[in-house]
Amino acid sequence: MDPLIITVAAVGAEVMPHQTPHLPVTPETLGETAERCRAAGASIIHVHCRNDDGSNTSDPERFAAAYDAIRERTDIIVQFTTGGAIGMTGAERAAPLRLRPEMATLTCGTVNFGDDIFENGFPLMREILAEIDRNGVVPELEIFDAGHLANAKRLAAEGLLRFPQHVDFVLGVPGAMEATVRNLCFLVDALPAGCTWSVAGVGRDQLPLGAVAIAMGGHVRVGLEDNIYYAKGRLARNDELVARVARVAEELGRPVASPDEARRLLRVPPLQVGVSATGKRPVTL
Ligand code: KMH
Ligand code: ZN
Repeated sequence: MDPLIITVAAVGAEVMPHQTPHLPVTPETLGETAERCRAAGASIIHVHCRNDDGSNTSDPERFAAAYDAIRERTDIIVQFTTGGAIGMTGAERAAPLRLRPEMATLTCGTVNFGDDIFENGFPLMREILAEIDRNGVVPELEIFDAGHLANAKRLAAEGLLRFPQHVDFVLGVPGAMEATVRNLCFLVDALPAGCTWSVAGVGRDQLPLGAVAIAMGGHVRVGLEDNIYYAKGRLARNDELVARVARVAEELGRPVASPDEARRLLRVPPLQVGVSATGKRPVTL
């Protein structure tokens, strides 16, 4: 099996600072979180940005500050969200892509999302994908429901995507596909040949589905975006969630990937040391 890629989805858009003191809402705290999670075994950080008050933003300036804060401290792969927050327009969600992050997500279909609707119609997916392509960003396909894989295949048939791709199954969002092992196996079986995949279980399903993915040869996403608890009634830090997955992997005999190993597996170009994301500050790793 390939070494295990652990992604930390450190902040997301839905969890608010009043729910946990461990949410990294500033570029500075995102940088610190990235460094700690890298030391614990993460090779990708999935980035959403917040204003200082915790509200969501798609402001490229804020993403640039976050990118620099992360890159000043660590060689972890930086993956921007293009899902953003419910209610953002396609243009807002795509705006940070002009910073040319190494990776970015693409949610592959509309889905119920709690009481809301997370809108990802084909015109919007095409718009975001074009921007991903224009900026030379490596996509990660977010699959919340079975139909999303069919949508990704349709985008490929249109020539907008080329398989194999890296795919993340987000299971357990209320309104979307449930976080069961059976569902995970079904989705993995439906993947085009050569795809790599990870699973992000929501809430209490994060750890069990992660353990299953380790055993199956998949990869794992953890973090406060999907789950704020380490155990019932005990709030988690991002690096603790990463460290626990790394420990399970070690027990199961699966080595953990470094960021450079993850780049190789995911066809992400090697890290260019020396220039920050915005080109403003030198990077010293
Ligand atoms: N915040 C959700 C509405 C992504 O980052 O690509 C969407 C999301 C997906 O978090
Ligand atoms: Zn996200």
